Amino acid sequence: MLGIIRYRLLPNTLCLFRRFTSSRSHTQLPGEDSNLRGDGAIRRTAPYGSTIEQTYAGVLSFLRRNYTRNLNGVDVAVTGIPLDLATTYRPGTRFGPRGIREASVQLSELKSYPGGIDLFEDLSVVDYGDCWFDMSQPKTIPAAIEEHAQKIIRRNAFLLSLGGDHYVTYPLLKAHAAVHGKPLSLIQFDAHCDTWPDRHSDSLNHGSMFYYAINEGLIDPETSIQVGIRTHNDNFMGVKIIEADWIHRHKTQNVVDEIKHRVGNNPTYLTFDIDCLDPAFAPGTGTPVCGGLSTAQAIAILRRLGSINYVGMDIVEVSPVYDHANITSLAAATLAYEFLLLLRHKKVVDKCFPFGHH
Ligand SMILES: [Mn+2]
Repeated sequence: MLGIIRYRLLPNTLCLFRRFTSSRSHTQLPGEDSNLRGDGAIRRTAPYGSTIEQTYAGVLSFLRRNYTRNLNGVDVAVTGIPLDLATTYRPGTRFGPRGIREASVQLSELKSYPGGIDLFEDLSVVDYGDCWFDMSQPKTIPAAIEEHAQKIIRRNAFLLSLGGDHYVTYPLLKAHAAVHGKPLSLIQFDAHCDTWPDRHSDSLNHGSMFYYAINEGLIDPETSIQVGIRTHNDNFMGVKIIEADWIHRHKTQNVVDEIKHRVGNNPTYLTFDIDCLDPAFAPGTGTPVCGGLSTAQAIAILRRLGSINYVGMDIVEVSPVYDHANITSLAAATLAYEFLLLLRHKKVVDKCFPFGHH
């Protein structure tokens, strides 16, 4: 009994003492509240806040967010689209969502750098889990992805999708256009334009999604831009191209200005193909092309694109089977994290979160 009293009183007494001695020292240190220790993905009761995790252990979710399909009060739902049936060269992007989740745990450990922002104090983010589709019935996959995405978007959650090969962006664009109207503007970070002509609109082809998306009016080429391109196409279909080489010869701000000027205030979908990065920074991808952006360049550009009127975002083409030391998965997780910081800024500072219940 005495022991219990002592244990209960002592921390309070100490706390009081500390309050008088220093204004900061009574702040709870990480891990002191046992309710917040470990497996936040399944133990945390709200989509806000963070838990203290052993970075190397525990239940995986993207950034340790609640693994749930409950979207009440949720700002952002993250979902995986584990597809690699549309790749033309190296497969393995079916493991992309899992790889990005694993790499993301490091980023949930500390407040943001720079800025020291606790992202999840203000932005409610959940991991919705992966899109389910029947791999043995390829023709049913596009509709399954579109339906999965629509279900989330119609609940007014901002959808951040983790690919999967780049084909997934086509049904994702359809889902976003169905809710937000068409055409959308597209910002595409990529080594490839993916507007190569194709004869069959139901092809599972990760090089022709935007050929179809433009022809079907899902995206407006006149207000769309592709960044980091370094492969040839006879016809870019009117989309503005910023080649990787141009980026290397100009300043970050020049790239940012070009992108912002092109898309203006139009509803914009951001798709980030990790092969926009040079193979040195993203070896784990299906169709690597030399001469690309560094991870640092991509982060610097993305951080300055906060003012854009986003309706959705994806990050695709991470193939952990070709990765080394999680370089590529970590780059993808970091870029997604940086994008969430932009959304948090919209909500808290600009008070103009894209849509929803706020
Ligand atoms: Mn690409």
